[in-house]
Amino acid sequence: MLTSNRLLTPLIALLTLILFGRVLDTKAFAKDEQDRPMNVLFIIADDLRPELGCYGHPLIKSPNIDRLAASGTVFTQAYCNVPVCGASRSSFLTGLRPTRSRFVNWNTRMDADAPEADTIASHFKRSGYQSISLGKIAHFPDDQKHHWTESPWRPDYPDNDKVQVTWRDYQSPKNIEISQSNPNGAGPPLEAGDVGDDAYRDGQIATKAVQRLKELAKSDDPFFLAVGFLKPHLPFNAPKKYWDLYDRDEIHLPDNYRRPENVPNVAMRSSGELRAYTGLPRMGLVEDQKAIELIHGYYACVSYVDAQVGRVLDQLHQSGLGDRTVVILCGDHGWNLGDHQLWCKHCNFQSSLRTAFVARRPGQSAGQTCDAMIELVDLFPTMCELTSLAAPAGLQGTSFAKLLDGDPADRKKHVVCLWKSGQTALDARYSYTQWTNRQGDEAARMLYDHESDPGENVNVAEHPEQRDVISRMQAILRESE
Ligand SMILES: [Ca+2]
Repeated sequence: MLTSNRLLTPLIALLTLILFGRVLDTKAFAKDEQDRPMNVLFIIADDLRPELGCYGHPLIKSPNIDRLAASGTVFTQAYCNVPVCGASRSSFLTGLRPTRSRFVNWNTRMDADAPEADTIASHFKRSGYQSISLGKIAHFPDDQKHHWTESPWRPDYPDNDKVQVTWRDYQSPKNIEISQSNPNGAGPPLEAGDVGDDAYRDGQIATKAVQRLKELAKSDDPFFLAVGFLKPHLPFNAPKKYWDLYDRDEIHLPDNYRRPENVPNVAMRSSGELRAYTGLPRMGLVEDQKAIELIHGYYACVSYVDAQVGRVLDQLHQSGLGDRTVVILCGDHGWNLGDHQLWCKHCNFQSSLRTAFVARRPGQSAGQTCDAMIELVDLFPTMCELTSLAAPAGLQGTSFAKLLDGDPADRKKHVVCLWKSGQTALDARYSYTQWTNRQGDEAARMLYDHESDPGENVNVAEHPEQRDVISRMQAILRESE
């Protein structure tokens, strides 16, 4: 007995030590997990309007983005700061607002307009993150490419010439021929390809993102993974199966398919981008059936992008990364889909300025809808707060991270947007735009009361009772300069 006790005591002690050690190890592991930096998956879809299932659209099928929304927050009042691709992306990537001379047009480059500025990419890279760009993030993939930890990837980059020639991505031999015979490279404005998802670029981008997520899951480094889809930007090319999700007889022209009352002519300049495609009038109205066909094409492209988003989100979770990855999905601006008889972006109506925006931080309350105003220039500081990184000095947006927790502390009273010589201030009720000439004199203005006129159909800027509202909105614009 004594002998066995002598043997058992050290054995029990040893077992206790091992078990206790394992508990300690487990606790240490759990603490490490808790302390691990938060990743960011940033998904952007080119020209994505805030019209999806999760925004209550009656026709658009977007089950995957809706799934993200159901576990996160849908922002109903998210605005770009400048409604065109290159300028908008340069603005939010640097966290700087557009001015009359900075971030002006589609072909804006950060390395030309703000060469010294940090970007979200460089800030996360410097903070120990793998900072990765797949698809269309900056308008030009070689713009500040050293800000990323690896050269930005696109299906046909780094062959830049090829990017310029082939980004329209037709699959039909006939459309390729038309496109190649046109000096500007544009063919028809839409195509229903009898092809699989990966025939078009967005499928290839999703495949690449899935592959990179598998690799990132094996790495100890945190990541900022930016995945940029090309659709629903023109031309509306998507696999036929996404067109088949819609019955064209159910698609109608928008309720405000008309010129707003009292609208200044300068407000109505848009649509040129669409008219560059074949089969469209150089001037005047697009014929009704063609307009409905275009809307059908836009919806098909939204559903195509949504399916690719689903592939990426599924992989995030299959890789076990969902619990430590913030997901943000948005467009770079809105798009006139016949609103005001306009097409494309390039104007100061909210149809062009407002964009889709859905975000999820691990652990947040699911299924939130937030009507607080946010701006894309806020993305940079918001991503910093969500990942507990200090934001660099000089950013011109503010973090709205607390809105994801339902905390109203980060609510803004107004946002400010700029398109060429037209400045727009929006608050919770009004949208006011004024255009000024080179001397700084006011040349035209429009004011919409969203409470009585959410479609922006009656310009009330010259109504005497709006004088105080206009003074207040003008003060917002002055302060923003
Ligand atoms: Ca765009």
